[in-house]
Amino acid sequence: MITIYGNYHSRASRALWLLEELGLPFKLRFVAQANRFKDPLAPDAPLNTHSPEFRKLSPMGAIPVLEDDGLLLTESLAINLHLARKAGGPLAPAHENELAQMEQWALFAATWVETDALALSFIYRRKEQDTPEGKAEIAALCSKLARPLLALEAHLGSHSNMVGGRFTVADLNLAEILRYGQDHPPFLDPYPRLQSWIALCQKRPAFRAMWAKREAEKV
Ligand SMILES: N[C@@H](CCC(=O)N[C@@H](CS)C(=O)NCC(=O)O)C(=O)O
Repeated sequence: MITIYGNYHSRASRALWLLEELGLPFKLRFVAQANRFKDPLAPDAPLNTHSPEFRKLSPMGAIPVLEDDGLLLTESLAINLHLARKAGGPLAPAHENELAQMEQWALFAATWVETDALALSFIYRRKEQDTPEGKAEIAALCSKLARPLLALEAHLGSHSNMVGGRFTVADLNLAEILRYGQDHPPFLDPYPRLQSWIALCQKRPAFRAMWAKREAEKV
Protein backbone atom coordinates (compact mmCIF):
# COMPACT_ATOMS: atom_id res chain seq x y z
CA MET A 1 0.00 0.00 0.00
CA ILE A 2 1.22 3.50 -0.85
CA THR A 3 1.10 6.01 1.99
CA ILE A 4 1.85 9.69 1.51
CA TYR A 5 2.60 11.75 4.61
CA GLY A 6 1.86 15.41 4.07
CA ASN A 7 -0.99 17.63 2.96
CA TYR A 8 -2.32 19.32 -0.16
CA HIS A 9 -0.79 22.69 0.80
CA SER A 10 2.77 21.43 0.54
CA ARG A 11 5.14 19.74 -1.89
CA ALA A 12 3.04 16.62 -1.32
CA SER A 13 0.69 18.13 -3.95
CA ARG A 14 3.13 16.82 -6.59
CA ALA A 15 2.68 13.23 -5.50
CA LEU A 16 -1.05 13.71 -4.91
CA TRP A 17 -1.54 15.06 -8.46
CA LEU A 18 0.52 12.19 -9.88
CA LEU A 19 -1.44 9.59 -7.90
CA GLU A 20 -4.66 11.04 -9.40
CA GLU A 21 -3.11 10.68 -12.86
CA LEU A 22 -1.99 7.10 -12.23
CA GLY A 23 -5.15 5.92 -10.50
CA LEU A 24 -3.07 4.06 -7.90
CA PRO A 25 -4.76 3.43 -4.55
CA PHE A 26 -3.07 5.30 -1.71
CA LYS A 27 -3.57 6.56 1.82
CA LEU A 28 -2.85 10.17 2.79
CA ARG A 29 -1.66 10.53 6.37
CA PHE A 30 -2.14 14.22 7.22
CA VAL A 31 1.08 15.84 8.48
CA ALA A 32 1.15 19.62 8.84
CA GLN A 33 4.12 21.96 8.56
CA ALA A 34 5.42 22.65 12.09
CA ASN A 35 5.39 26.40 11.48
CA ARG A 36 1.58 26.34 11.53
CA PHE A 37 1.67 25.82 15.31
CA LYS A 38 2.85 27.96 18.20
CA ASP A 39 4.19 24.87 19.94
CA PRO A 40 4.47 21.99 17.47
CA LEU A 41 5.76 19.73 20.25
CA ALA A 42 2.80 20.35 22.60
CA PRO A 43 1.19 17.05 23.61
CA ASP A 44 -2.07 18.03 21.88
CA ALA A 45 -0.45 19.34 18.66
CA PRO A 46 -1.57 17.49 15.53
CA LEU A 47 1.01 15.32 13.76
CA ASN A 48 3.48 17.75 12.22
CA THR A 49 6.97 17.92 10.74
CA HIS A 50 8.54 18.32 14.22
CA SER A 51 6.62 15.45 15.85
CA PRO A 52 9.04 12.78 17.11
CA GLU A 53 6.86 10.08 15.50
CA PHE A 54 7.21 11.79 12.10
CA ARG A 55 10.93 12.53 12.54
CA LYS A 56 11.52 8.77 12.74
CA LEU A 57 10.41 8.63 9.09
CA SER A 58 11.92 11.87 7.84
CA PRO A 59 15.41 12.78 9.02
CA MET A 60 14.92 16.31 7.58
CA GLY A 61 11.52 16.66 9.22
CA ALA A 62 9.91 17.63 5.93
CA ILE A 63 6.93 16.53 3.85
CA PRO A 64 6.16 14.68 1.67
CA VAL A 65 7.27 11.22 2.72
CA LEU A 66 6.31 8.10 0.82
CA GLU A 67 6.02 4.62 2.26
CA ASP A 68 5.51 1.93 -0.34
CA ASP A 69 5.78 -1.71 0.72
CA GLY A 70 8.91 -1.16 2.80
CA LEU A 71 10.38 1.56 0.58
CA LEU A 72 10.74 4.93 2.31
CA LEU A 73 11.41 8.06 0.22
CA THR A 74 11.72 11.59 1.55
CA GLU A 75 12.27 13.75 -1.56
CA SER A 76 9.17 14.75 -3.52
CA LEU A 77 10.73 14.51 -6.99
CA ALA A 78 12.27 11.10 -6.25
CA ILE A 79 8.86 10.00 -4.96
CA ASN A 80 7.26 11.02 -8.24
CA LEU A 81 9.88 9.40 -10.45
CA HIS A 82 9.44 6.19 -8.45
CA LEU A 83 5.63 6.29 -8.62
CA ALA A 84 5.61 6.90 -12.37
CA ARG A 85 8.01 4.02 -13.03
CA LYS A 86 6.10 1.73 -10.68
CA ALA A 87 2.81 2.41 -12.50
CA GLY A 88 4.28 2.37 -16.02
CA GLY A 89 2.14 3.77 -18.84
CA PRO A 90 2.50 7.04 -20.73
CA LEU A 91 3.63 9.17 -17.77
CA ALA A 92 6.57 6.87 -17.09
CA PRO A 93 9.85 6.69 -18.98
CA ALA A 94 9.51 4.37 -21.97
CA HIS A 95 13.25 3.59 -21.97
CA GLU A 96 16.51 4.41 -20.23
CA ASN A 97 17.14 7.63 -22.18
CA GLU A 98 13.72 9.01 -21.25
CA LEU A 99 14.43 8.18 -17.62
CA ALA A 100 17.70 10.11 -17.84
CA GLN A 101 15.88 13.10 -19.37
CA MET A 102 13.13 12.98 -16.72
CA GLU A 103 15.75 12.93 -13.98
CA GLN A 104 17.56 15.81 -15.64
CA TRP A 105 14.41 17.96 -15.80
CA ALA A 106 13.61 17.17 -12.17
CA LEU A 107 17.07 18.31 -11.12
CA PHE A 108 16.80 21.34 -13.41
CA ALA A 109 13.52 22.35 -11.77
CA ALA A 110 14.83 21.80 -8.25
CA THR A 111 18.14 23.57 -8.72
CA TRP A 112 17.45 26.37 -11.23
CA VAL A 113 13.83 27.25 -10.53
CA GLU A 114 12.35 26.13 -7.22
CA THR A 115 14.08 28.39 -4.69
CA ASP A 116 13.43 31.60 -6.63
CA ALA A 117 9.87 30.64 -7.65
CA LEU A 118 9.08 29.89 -4.00
CA ALA A 119 10.65 33.18 -2.92
CA LEU A 120 8.26 34.96 -5.35
CA SER A 121 5.33 33.10 -3.84
CA PHE A 122 6.36 34.02 -0.31
CA ILE A 123 6.40 37.74 -1.15
CA TYR A 124 2.69 37.38 -2.03
CA ARG A 125 1.94 35.20 0.99
CA ARG A 126 3.46 37.95 3.20
CA LYS A 127 1.41 40.50 1.21
CA GLU A 128 4.53 42.53 0.43
CA GLN A 129 4.12 42.61 -3.34
CA ASP A 130 3.13 46.29 -3.43
CA THR A 131 5.80 47.57 -1.05
CA PRO A 132 8.95 49.13 -2.57
CA GLU A 133 11.05 46.30 -1.06
CA GLY A 134 8.64 43.66 -2.35
CA LYS A 135 8.64 45.17 -5.85
CA ALA A 136 12.45 45.29 -5.92
CA GLU A 137 12.66 41.67 -4.74
CA ILE A 138 10.12 40.58 -7.39
CA ALA A 139 12.10 42.34 -10.13
CA ALA A 140 15.36 40.71 -8.97
CA LEU A 141 13.80 37.23 -8.79
CA CYS A 142 12.16 37.56 -12.23
CA SER A 143 15.45 38.65 -13.69
CA LYS A 144 17.27 35.71 -12.08
CA LEU A 145 14.60 33.28 -13.27
CA ALA A 146 14.87 34.53 -16.85
CA ARG A 147 17.83 32.22 -17.49
CA PRO A 148 16.04 28.90 -16.78
CA LEU A 149 12.71 30.17 -18.11
CA LEU A 150 14.27 31.20 -21.42
CA ALA A 151 15.84 27.74 -21.66
CA LEU A 152 12.42 26.16 -21.08
CA GLU A 153 10.80 28.49 -23.62
CA ALA A 154 13.43 27.48 -26.18
CA HIS A 155 12.86 23.77 -25.42
CA LEU A 156 9.13 24.21 -26.00
CA GLY A 157 9.91 25.85 -29.37
CA SER A 158 10.75 22.40 -30.72
CA HIS A 159 8.99 20.03 -28.28
CA SER A 160 5.36 19.77 -27.20
CA ASN A 161 6.38 18.50 -23.75
CA MET A 162 9.49 18.09 -21.66
CA VAL A 163 10.14 14.46 -22.68
CA GLY A 164 8.85 12.07 -25.32
CA GLY A 165 6.26 14.29 -27.03
CA ARG A 166 3.60 13.46 -24.42
CA PHE A 167 2.58 14.52 -20.91
CA THR A 168 4.82 12.72 -18.43
CA VAL A 169 5.97 12.96 -14.85
CA ALA A 170 8.64 15.38 -16.10
CA ASP A 171 5.94 17.90 -17.07
CA LEU A 172 4.09 17.36 -13.82
CA ASN A 173 7.15 17.90 -11.62
CA LEU A 174 8.17 21.05 -13.47
CA ALA A 175 4.62 22.46 -13.61
CA GLU A 176 4.22 22.09 -9.85
CA ILE A 177 7.49 23.91 -9.24
CA LEU A 178 6.66 26.72 -11.68
CA ARG A 179 3.24 27.06 -10.05
CA TYR A 180 4.81 28.91 -7.09
CA GLY A 181 5.87 31.68 -9.44
CA GLN A 182 2.32 32.02 -10.76
CA ASP A 183 1.36 33.73 -7.49
CA HIS A 184 2.98 36.70 -9.27
CA PRO A 185 0.44 37.05 -12.12
CA PRO A 186 2.85 38.42 -14.81
CA PHE A 187 5.40 35.67 -14.03
CA LEU A 188 5.06 33.84 -17.35
CA ASP A 189 4.04 36.79 -19.57
CA PRO A 190 7.42 36.91 -21.34
CA TYR A 191 7.24 33.15 -22.08
CA PRO A 192 4.15 32.43 -24.23
CA ARG A 193 5.02 28.79 -24.98
CA LEU A 194 5.60 28.06 -21.31
CA GLN A 195 2.32 29.77 -20.53
CA SER A 196 0.37 27.59 -23.00
CA TRP A 197 2.16 24.43 -21.84
CA ILE A 198 1.42 25.05 -18.14
CA ALA A 199 -2.21 25.92 -18.95
CA LEU A 200 -2.56 22.51 -20.63
CA CYS A 201 -0.93 20.78 -17.63
CA GLN A 202 -3.26 22.55 -15.21
CA LYS A 203 -6.35 21.76 -17.30
CA ARG A 204 -5.80 18.03 -16.84
CA PRO A 205 -8.64 16.35 -14.91
CA ALA A 206 -6.13 14.88 -12.44
CA PHE A 207 -4.71 18.33 -11.66
CA ARG A 208 -8.24 19.72 -11.23
CA ALA A 209 -9.12 16.80 -8.92
CA MET A 210 -6.00 17.42 -6.81
CA TRP A 211 -6.75 21.15 -6.75
CA ALA A 212 -10.36 20.63 -5.62
CA LYS A 213 -9.09 18.52 -2.71
CA ARG A 214 -6.51 21.19 -1.90
CA GLU A 215 -9.21 23.84 -1.81
CA ALA A 216 -11.37 21.66 0.43
CA GLU A 217 -8.48 21.07 2.84
CA LYS A 218 -8.41 23.11 6.05
CA VAL A 219 -5.17 25.10 6.33
N1 LIG B 1 13.42 18.92 -1.06
C1 LIG B 1 12.27 18.51 -0.31
C2 LIG B 1 11.71 19.74 0.42
C3 LIG B 1 10.58 19.37 1.35
C4 LIG B 1 10.06 20.57 2.14
O1 LIG B 1 10.75 21.58 2.35
N2 LIG B 1 8.80 20.48 2.57
C5 LIG B 1 8.17 21.54 3.34
C6 LIG B 1 6.70 21.67 2.94
S1 LIG B 1 6.47 22.08 1.24
C7 LIG B 1 8.18 21.21 4.81
O2 LIG B 1 8.09 20.06 5.19
N3 LIG B 1 8.24 22.26 5.66
C8 LIG B 1 8.02 22.10 7.07
C9 LIG B 1 9.26 22.07 7.88
O3 LIG B 1 10.36 22.23 7.29
O4 LIG B 1 9.15 21.92 9.09
C10 LIG B 1 11.23 17.88 -1.24
O5 LIG B 1 11.12 18.32 -2.39
O6 LIG B 1 10.53 16.94 -0.83
